[in-house]
Amino acid sequence: MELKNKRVLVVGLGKSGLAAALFLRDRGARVTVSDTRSAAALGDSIPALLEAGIMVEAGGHGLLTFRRQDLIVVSPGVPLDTPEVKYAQQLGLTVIGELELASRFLEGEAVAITGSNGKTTTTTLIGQIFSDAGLRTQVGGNIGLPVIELIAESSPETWNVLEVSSFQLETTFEFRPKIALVLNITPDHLDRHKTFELYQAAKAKITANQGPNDYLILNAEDVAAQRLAAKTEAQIYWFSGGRRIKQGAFVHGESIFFVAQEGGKPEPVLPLGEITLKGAHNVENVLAAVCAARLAGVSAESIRATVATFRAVEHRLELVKTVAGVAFYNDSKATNVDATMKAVASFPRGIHLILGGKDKDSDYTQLGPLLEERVEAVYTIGSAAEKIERELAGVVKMVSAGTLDRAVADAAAVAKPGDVVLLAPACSSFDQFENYEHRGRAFREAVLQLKD
Ligand code: UMA
Repeated sequence: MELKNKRVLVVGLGKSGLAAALFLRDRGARVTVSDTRSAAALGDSIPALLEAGIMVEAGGHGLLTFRRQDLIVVSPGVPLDTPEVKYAQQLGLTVIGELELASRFLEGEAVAITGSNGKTTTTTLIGQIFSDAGLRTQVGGNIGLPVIELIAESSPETWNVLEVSSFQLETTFEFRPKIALVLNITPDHLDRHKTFELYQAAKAKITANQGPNDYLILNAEDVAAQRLAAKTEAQIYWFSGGRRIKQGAFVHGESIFFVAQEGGKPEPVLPLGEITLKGAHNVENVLAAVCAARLAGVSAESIRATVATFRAVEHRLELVKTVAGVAFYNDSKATNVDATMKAVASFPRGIHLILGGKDKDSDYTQLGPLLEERVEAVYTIGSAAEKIERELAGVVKMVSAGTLDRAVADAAAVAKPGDVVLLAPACSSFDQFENYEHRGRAFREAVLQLKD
């Protein structure tokens, strides 16, 4: 891809946009960035951009800015139905995302991990297994480090382990990971993708360019992930926590096994008892990581050693502290209904559940049966509180807490020793917090202030 003297517009000046703009400028492009936030809100980044010779449009997207461009690079958070982006597409301009741009320049092989839930844990685990095994490894993507920032250090020997979201995949065209993983596909981000079908179509792009020498790792127990088997040219490896698999990884008895090819002998990889992460969903994440690692040539012994020392990633069902016999778990990353169900399913009973935040057109009634079985009370917070209370009325005791601090205090006041206070809110955080990390940190601080 030739960038020298090309006019390129970067839409959105968050982490991805900033990295993309600086990279494009370094490669000799004539770069403009456009953001809906005001110049004051964009703050510190503007002087650095102007210094680098990058033009900045702040406080809204101007139609004219989108006209005379050779290339438009959109940030993941910018919907493709944004009027100015649609206008550019109608003019026939090329519109790609940051992941697509990065993948054209990234050296080495890519392992791409997508799914509605479990992406970050699995990405981190695969990165750790690869690097412990001595492979040259970099980790990035939706996990927080734009893929563009991995380019500089990449070489033909590098394994680039990438967490990829539906937002990022939607704007890919040539992206071809050597190893692609689809952990699960359950409804999420319907406010952005509009229908579950369109969300699945975005996820399916992870394998769109894979060929017979590439690998697609799929969850055998997930209906939407299974459908991708008919849409790929890659070699398929399955994983299952419930049944024997002909090619891939599975649980048998109390251990994880891997079968390298159909008809082959199952190879023992690790005992389930050595997995320190909580919940059945994390066994699935380990199974997926086992497939990826064996396909990259990492030995079973090496995988076992890393899994045994791997701890929960921050904000993913992370034990913050036990206060007066009550365990406080931070699962701020449970930003959809399915993730909340997985978190609740990780504890047998006595759960005080904090739900709410910004709604994403989710259906909370799905939580009903599980909540009835295991949850003592729900504490609602944020703008989705009223909808959650309406949809779960009569199922469990409901406390309108409003804020996270209040929810933690209310739950701590009534929880008995042996109970669990769980932040697994089923919503995004943007109504009250900067992002889910900010929300998780606020939960941690509120818990640490409780008297033992
Ligand atoms: N903006 C516009 N116009 C719009 C929409 C947004 O100008 O129409 C501007 C905003 O004003 C803001 C900027 O775009 O200044 C934000 O861009 P962004 O939302 O793409 O955020 P980044 O900081 O670039 O972060 C993105 C990912 N964000 C999203 O997908 C929403 C991060 O994933 C990712 O870590 C980062 O790139 C690095 O790759 C976060 C996320 O919430 C964690 N992901 C979703 C999830 O996991 O559920 C998909």
